[in-house]
Amino acid sequence: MNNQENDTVSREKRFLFDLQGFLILRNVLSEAECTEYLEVLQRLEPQTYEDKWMKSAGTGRPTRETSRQHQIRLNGLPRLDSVFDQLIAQPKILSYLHEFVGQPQLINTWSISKSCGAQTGGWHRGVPTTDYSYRNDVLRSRMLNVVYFLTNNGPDDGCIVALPGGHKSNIDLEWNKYSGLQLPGAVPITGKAGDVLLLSETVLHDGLPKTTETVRSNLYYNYVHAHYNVMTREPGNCHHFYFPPEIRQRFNPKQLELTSWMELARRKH
Ligand SMILES: O=C(O)CCC(=O)C(=O)O
Repeated sequence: MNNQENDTVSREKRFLFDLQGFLILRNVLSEAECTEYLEVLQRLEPQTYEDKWMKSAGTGRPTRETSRQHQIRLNGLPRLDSVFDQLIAQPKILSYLHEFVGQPQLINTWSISKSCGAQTGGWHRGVPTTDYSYRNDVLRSRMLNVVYFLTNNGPDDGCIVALPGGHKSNIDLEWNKYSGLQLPGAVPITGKAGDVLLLSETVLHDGLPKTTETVRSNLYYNYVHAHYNVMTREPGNCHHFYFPPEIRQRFNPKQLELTSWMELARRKH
């Protein structure tokens, strides 16, 4: 990491990220960029995907997931369209990736579009609280989700709900006894189209029910520290994590750097 990348994250932002376990950045994407991604999603979401790889893997999440009512999730975005390459090393996000993860590597990408009637999914965290640390003035979240809001995420739009400070919580409850805002301390993470949520995956989170008529679409780019073993996390889903050389050949140097673990993966996915 060079000093410039480090310097761009203010002390106030570091304070807030450390306090809450997440940070919201406003107006990262322009209206035109949001429209461009939304148009691609609208083309991709109704399609069917063969997912031949699932037959050999014997398990895994399909490219298009519709198991939750009124919700479409697409996995492995750059495999689906090259428009998604540009968010791998989004210039306004880079300094945060280095500041909060250390040596960031992209592990997973997906989209979620929700329509009226979508319900909560269940409280969860991607990694345990021990994967967040603050030592010698260095913050480290071993997994960081960068969530791009392509449409408004109002409180009734099925926005994300999170437990501020949940990355440092010591006492577990039976999380799934609580739906959404019933969990003590939970807050809705609201924002406008173009805003970005940087969420430590050590923070408990979920999505709220959607009661409004418009579709809510977000993109999720999830990063881990380079020491994290990407391939053992969910062996059945390496297909979505890993991009083959014919995809990576489109990438610029920074996108290549943030996906360099893929050069070391021995299996074809
Ligand atoms: O956007 C949402 O509704 C929740 C997403 C979420 O929790 C996840 O993808 O892990």
